Amino acid sequence: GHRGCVIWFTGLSGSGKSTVANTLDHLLTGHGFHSAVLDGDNVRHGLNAGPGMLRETHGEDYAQRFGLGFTAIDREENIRRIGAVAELYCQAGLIALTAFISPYRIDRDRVRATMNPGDFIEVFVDTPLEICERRDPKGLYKKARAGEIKNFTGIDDPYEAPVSPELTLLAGERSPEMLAQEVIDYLAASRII
Ligand code: GGZ
Repeated sequence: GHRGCVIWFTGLSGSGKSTVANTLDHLLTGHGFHSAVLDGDNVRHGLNAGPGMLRETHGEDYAQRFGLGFTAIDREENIRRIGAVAELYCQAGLIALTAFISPYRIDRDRVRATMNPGDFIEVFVDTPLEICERRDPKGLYKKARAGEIKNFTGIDDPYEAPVSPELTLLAGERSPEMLAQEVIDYLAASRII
């Protein structure tokens, strides 16, 4: 068995957060544990849909009011809601894996503060900007450098690295499988699994 917890991955776009979270999810499932991934692909298209998506279905006023973009306050609200959902997953006994840039330390610390000590495991996916930018899987860094996207994390928007994360993954240097195994080892050592 295992107890519920939140494994909170934080790092730049292209750092490998989603890849490691999904690899870990598969490993945990293979061991018979119950885990679930929250990442941009499901949350920013669903629960926290952006103005662009809401405009189509709900109209302009609604999109302006409720669509979450990438300003500091929108990121804050994005993280607050994700934290609340992850906490519910944790209370339901799941190992919740969240993969969001979550660039502001205060926003991550607020989520941590709502949870029981030991249930919030902050994992810094520490991939240098240079490597993330070289990977550029969606071409977003290129667009940000060209000024076509504003407020892009690491380019013209801040990323505040964790000061004392439970775990730091050197994700520029190791395979997703090795990194996921590092998290498993941490969970076992902390008696979560
Ligand atoms: C950062 C952005 C931006 C800006 C769009 N800044 O590589 P991706 O595409 O798939 O991951 C990024 C994702 C970031 O969403 P999060 O919900 O993780 O961000 S936060 O935690 O800060 O709320 C990137 C894409 O959305 N994207 N515009 N301006 N990333």
